[in-house]
Amino acid sequence: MSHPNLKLISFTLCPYVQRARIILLEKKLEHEVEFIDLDMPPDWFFDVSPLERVPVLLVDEEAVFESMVICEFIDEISPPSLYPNNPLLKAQYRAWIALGDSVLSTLYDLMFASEESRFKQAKGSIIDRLDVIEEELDASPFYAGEKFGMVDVAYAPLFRYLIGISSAFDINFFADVPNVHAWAQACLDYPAVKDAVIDTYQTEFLAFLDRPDTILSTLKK
Ligand SMILES: N[C@@H](CCC(=O)N[C@@H](CS)C(=O)NCC(=O)O)C(=O)O
Repeated sequence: MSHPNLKLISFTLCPYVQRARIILLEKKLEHEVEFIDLDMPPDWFFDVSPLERVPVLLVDEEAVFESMVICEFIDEISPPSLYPNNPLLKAQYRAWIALGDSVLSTLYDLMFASEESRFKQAKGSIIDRLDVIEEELDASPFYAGEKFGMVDVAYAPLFRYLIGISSAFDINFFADVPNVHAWAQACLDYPAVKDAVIDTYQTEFLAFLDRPDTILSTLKK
């Protein structure tokens, strides 16, 4: 089957970009990746990204933005789908992805909080949500069992952030959620997830978090 020309507009550390890259790799679709500097984006970026965010997927020069919209588009043009056919199950996948989105945005609060109260609130909220996920998770190694699917695509970059932070700072998100931890590890060991970031990712991620004014930086190991 012939596919359109695909170019992913990226930023090295962006977890949302990673989702798009993971599914492109998983579906083995030929594509190009262009990294931009989000602090100084090129002028053309504003023409293709109305929300001024990455990822953007250029499809034969037409722009698609928002990570899950991009993932669903890629999924549709390259069957078989990473979603189940059953409408209820598919809706449940999407609901879980929304839950993962909420953890990801709270994680940004935690990473950049300069007040103890804000940091604690974010940490508490993340731990509470991971507890909910632990209770609901009923398959392994991936969300739906043996097959890597769309929920795994969406959560893998979140897991990379959580594990990356746990390894460098005195904060363990996984102490009471062994099943979520095993799921996270399985995702990070999966080839399309491994290959979705640049070789120097962890070093760059830690440099990105190295901010003297944050509570997180006081927890550096
Ligand atoms: N909801 C969006 C979120 C994308 C997003 O927040 N991207 C960040 C980078 S990780 C961004 O481009 N931020 C713009 C900036 O930092 O100027 C999606 O799922 O694609």
